[in-house]
Amino acid sequence: MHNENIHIYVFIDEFNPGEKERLISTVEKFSVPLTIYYVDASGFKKFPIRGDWSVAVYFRFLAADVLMARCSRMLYVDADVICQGSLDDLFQMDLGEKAIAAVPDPTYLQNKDRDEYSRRIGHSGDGYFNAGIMLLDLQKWQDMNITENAMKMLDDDPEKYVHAQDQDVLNVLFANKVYWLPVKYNTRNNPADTYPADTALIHYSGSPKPWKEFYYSAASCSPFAEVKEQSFWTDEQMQPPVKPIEYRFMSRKYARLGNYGKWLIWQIKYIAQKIKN
Ligand SMILES: [Mn+2]
Repeated sequence: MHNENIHIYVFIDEFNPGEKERLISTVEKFSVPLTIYYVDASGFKKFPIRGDWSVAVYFRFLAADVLMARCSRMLYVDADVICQGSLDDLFQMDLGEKAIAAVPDPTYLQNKDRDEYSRRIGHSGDGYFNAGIMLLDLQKWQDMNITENAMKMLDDDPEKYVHAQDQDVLNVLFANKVYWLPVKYNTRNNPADTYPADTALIHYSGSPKPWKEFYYSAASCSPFAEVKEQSFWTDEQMQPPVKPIEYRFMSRKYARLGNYGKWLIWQIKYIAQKIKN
């Protein structure tokens, strides 16, 4: 919607029925070229996965490897990111001697066991970045042999990188090679709904996601809703709660909205679900 001079590459193992057609219709509407790469995910199955994440967290390694033959830099973007403005400044940014540009990760920096964990994984850099959005110098990626080194680290000791696997490994490998970006290039959705006016990329990291019915914040959902409205997913319903924790999110959402009748109903449903399980 906001960037004309880009080429979108999607790395995916499989589409749900009809999703590919919706994607193609959407990029055609905005005249943006699209290339789809189908990934055989079986090779990644042996690597560790946190919680209900998927092996797709490792596709970013593959993306860099595949695209280095086609371009000199690539902006990796998670699938849970909304773009709100031009990325021209980012694409043209001079990274100097650095190999990657990214935004510090607030959850890692707040972790009280951070120093000990950093020591354990061998991370000694001048910060820890969020790997959901990364501007990559693909020549340096190749020179530093990142894909192979990352795979080897994960293969050698799958239990070691418990905080965020792929992200931990990239932080170890890129230590002191990171150009630190302003937060507007990876602004996390947050309960306080505080967004800098110039926010370019909103990252719906963590849980819940704005496509869930129980998403707690109407305000931080609106950028997502606006993009959805422009896409070919407008008829897609919000996903209803299924797990007990999600029932709890529903009650929390209604407490925030001041609807205590619905809050009570979802509290009762939550407790009933918990007892049942
Ligand atoms: Mn993400």
